[in-house]
Amino acid sequence: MMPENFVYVIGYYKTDLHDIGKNLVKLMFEGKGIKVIDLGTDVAPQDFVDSAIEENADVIACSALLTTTMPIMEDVVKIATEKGIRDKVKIMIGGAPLTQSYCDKIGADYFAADAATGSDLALEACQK
Ligand code: B12
Repeated sequence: MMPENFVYVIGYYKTDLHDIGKNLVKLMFEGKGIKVIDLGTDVAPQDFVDSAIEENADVIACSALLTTTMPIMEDVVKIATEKGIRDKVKIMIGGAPLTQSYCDKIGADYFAADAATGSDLALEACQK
């Protein structure tokens, strides 16, 4: 699949208003030719999944900067599974409190500590 067909839905979790990191991630992804649907901040888990269905997205990218908003990420994985799109959509997580072990724990597909690594992983996913 070519990068220009690859759609990311990105946003920050509900009640999380930090958006500087997300904006950098968005810029890096767009720089690689990836279309990004930016849901902004304060996004409910259901909205990530609804938007991914609506936009026929290949990846949902979730960001959290607060330890209080981070656990909500698991809900996106659960809702994507319930809606039957889990085999079609990859889920990427990032943000200062996140780790690879947390990614593994909640059953997400990718974790990246920074925007550059995230965009490299995005390209890797495009080529799969
Ligand atoms: C700037 C900032 C703010 C600004 C946000 C402005 C804005 N428009 O974003 C303001 C002042 C509004 C703010 C408010 C608050 N903040 Co604040 N904030 C910060 C600060 C200083 C920097 C965050 C930042 O922008 N970093 C720069 C960007 C570029 O880095 P980044 O976000 O980490 O993103 C990079 C990576 O993480 C990664 N990444 C991020 N997302 C994603 C997603 C994907 C998919 C991928 C692949 C990668 C990725 O790529 C990015 C670029 O490389 C941090 C401290 C810190 N050192 O992180 C505290 C910090 C995050 N804030 C904190 C807190 C507590 C708050 C408040 C609760 C404070 C208060 N009592 O009101 C509020 C909460 C507001 C809310 N409801 O969200 C705490 C969180 C602690 C915790 N354990 O949860 C921190 C860690 C400060 C601290 N040490 O206490 N904050």
